[in-house]
Amino acid sequence: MAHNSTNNVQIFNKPRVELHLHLDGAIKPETILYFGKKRGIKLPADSVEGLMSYVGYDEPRNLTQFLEIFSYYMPAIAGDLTPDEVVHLVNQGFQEGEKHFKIKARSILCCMRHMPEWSTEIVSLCKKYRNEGVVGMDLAGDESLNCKLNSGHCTAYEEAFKNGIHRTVHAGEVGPSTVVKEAVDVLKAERIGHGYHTIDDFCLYKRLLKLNIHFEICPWSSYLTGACDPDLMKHPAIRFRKDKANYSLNTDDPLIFKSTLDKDYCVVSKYMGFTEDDFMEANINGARSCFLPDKEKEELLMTLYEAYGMVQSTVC
Ligand code: FR0
Ligand code: ZN
Repeated sequence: MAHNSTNNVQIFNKPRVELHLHLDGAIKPETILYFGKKRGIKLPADSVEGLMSYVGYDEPRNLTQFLEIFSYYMPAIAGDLTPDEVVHLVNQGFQEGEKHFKIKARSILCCMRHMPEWSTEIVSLCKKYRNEGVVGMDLAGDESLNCKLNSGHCTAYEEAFKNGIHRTVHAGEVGPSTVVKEAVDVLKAERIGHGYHTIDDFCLYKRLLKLNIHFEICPWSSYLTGACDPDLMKHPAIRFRKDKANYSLNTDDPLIFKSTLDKDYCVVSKYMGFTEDDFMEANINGARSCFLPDKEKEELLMTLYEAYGMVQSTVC
């Protein structure tokens, strides 16, 4: 039977690697309602459907409308969650997947571009919790705010680099290729969140291919944020695939984009001609570029090779 012939059949029914998933963009609406009630914080609606009509969307919007969404539900979950509550929140997000696969998750702490004074604290937390699941740092937000040398972000990324804290940066999503260049050359990012506009600078693109920089592509997100041409058949992912770039496929904010990882796989299959082989390649690249310790990364790669029928027969 051809896969994906029904809505509840996965298009790529094999273990998958996802590298770019915001905790605050992946909470279940039920969990938001639970915390709103528990902490006495007012939400725009008191049912899942009602809340989703404020928080989820499926046609492109602008940044102002996007940021408005966070103001609806962040107060209910932000600020002073206890560790137990965070665990509750994470588990809710993973329940669906756990029916099928064992999930291995690590955290990346994300700073916002307009908060350079936070970066120092972010990198300190990465160091403090490096043995408790925190593997790296990220930077997100308004790409027009660049990271001048000696800015808080710069100093923090340098500190991360010196201490073996992994580094990824949202860049070239809606912003230009110069933001990607800065992320790699100044912040020493190993991975780029999105990076679609890298291809506008051929020289930079070629250099990043050589450097094997990883691109965390979020196809459905890029459609809904207007990061790329609304014609998905012109998406940069097509170029990345053709050039065998190092990229993965991710959801970004499944709560807001009303998606699962399957939606992103469907989009690239339907509009960009991605095949089963392309999916395997993207997942292996994701596993190679993940921030797990080396031994666990090897184990993850072996799991994928096995599930994808790529295991070399061992000599007895
Ligand atoms: N431009 C957009 C957009 N995001 C951006 C236009 C339309 C829709 C979305 N630029 C990047 C960003 S992300 C961001 C601010 C600017 C932000 N993300 C947050 S809080 C603020 N958290 C997430 N979980 N994504
Ligand atoms: Zn993101």
